[in-house]
Amino acid sequence: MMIKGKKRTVLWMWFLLAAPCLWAAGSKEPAPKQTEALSILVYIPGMVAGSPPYEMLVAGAESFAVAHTGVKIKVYEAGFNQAEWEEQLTSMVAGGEYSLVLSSNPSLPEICANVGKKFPNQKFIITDADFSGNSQISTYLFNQYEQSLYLGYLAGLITVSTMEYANPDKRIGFIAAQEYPLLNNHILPGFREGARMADPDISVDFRIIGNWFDANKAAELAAGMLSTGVDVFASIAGGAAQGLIKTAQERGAYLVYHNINAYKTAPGIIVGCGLMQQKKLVEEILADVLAGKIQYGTSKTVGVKEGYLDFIADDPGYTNFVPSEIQTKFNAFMDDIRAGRVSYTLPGL
Ligand code: RBF
Repeated sequence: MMIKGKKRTVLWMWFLLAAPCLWAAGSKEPAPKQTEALSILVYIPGMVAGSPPYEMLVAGAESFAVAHTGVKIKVYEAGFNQAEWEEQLTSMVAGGEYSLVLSSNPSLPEICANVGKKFPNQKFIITDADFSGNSQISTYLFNQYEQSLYLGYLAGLITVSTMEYANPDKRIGFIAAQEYPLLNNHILPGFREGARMADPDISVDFRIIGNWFDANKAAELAAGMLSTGVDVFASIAGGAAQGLIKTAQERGAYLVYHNINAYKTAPGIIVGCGLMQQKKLVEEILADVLAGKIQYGTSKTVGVKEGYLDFIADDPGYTNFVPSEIQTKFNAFMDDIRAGRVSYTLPGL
């Protein structure tokens, strides 16, 4: 029997709509077994773009996953509402699909400790943090006092120099996104101490943005600080640092930059960059995870001597724009830092 006209069209439509469902139902298989050697949740407390520690964390995890079969990663950006982080992490690990949560942030261990109470088999590794005594958590702390010390020293040499944008005021600036123990106890004091090693009369103007994304607020703060005689800045501000860079470019001021090679962002303005080897650290940590060599419950501090922090002295952004007598002084200081000849007391957190 032939089916014609409208009726045939309706039948065809029914077939087209229903077929995929019938096929899917027929081919339904049990959910794939978790066969990966390692399934990692890379938990980003913020956004990746514009935040060097997070960019390097993701880069390290991705390169490790590419180089090792059986390693799967999922990157989750938790956004800037810190009040939501614990709940978000809880729901991410509730399914038990991740053998490891990997993150980087000094405030994360406490959140992980709370989440871990509900999921006693869940393991957490957090860099840029210091937390010990919890058998589910392992942390690695970058010695940011040290990086701030040498960046502060360079900022100090520049503010008392005759460089184009340097003024006679012995005043440098530090803009932070928010206050937290690592910032208040290591980063800012290290910066101040380093500047004073260049000249004891240097003062540091410290301002807070209030979040990690408001570039306009950072620009406003920078403009105010410039008016009070600040001529060299440092910042720990994630994406908001773009506002400071813009103001420094427009008005003429220098920046020293933590953690990454940012010279190309503003040549002649960003004149000194530290380097945090977060990517390398993450790759090594993950190799230890695969080898079963992680010691949970412990915290390890890594700095220049261990090869996880340094200064980028071979970039034209430094060699072409910083006068040679400052380079000579600063490079000698870095050699002393590397050799452990600069004595300082690492404050508690
Ligand atoms: N650093 C960033 O680069 N971007 C961020 O969004 C960011 N958010 C943070 C949120 C909190 C609550 C804390 C304590 C730190 C945050 N950091 C962020 C700082 C980062 O972990 C690190 O300490 C600094 O970048 C210095 O290396």
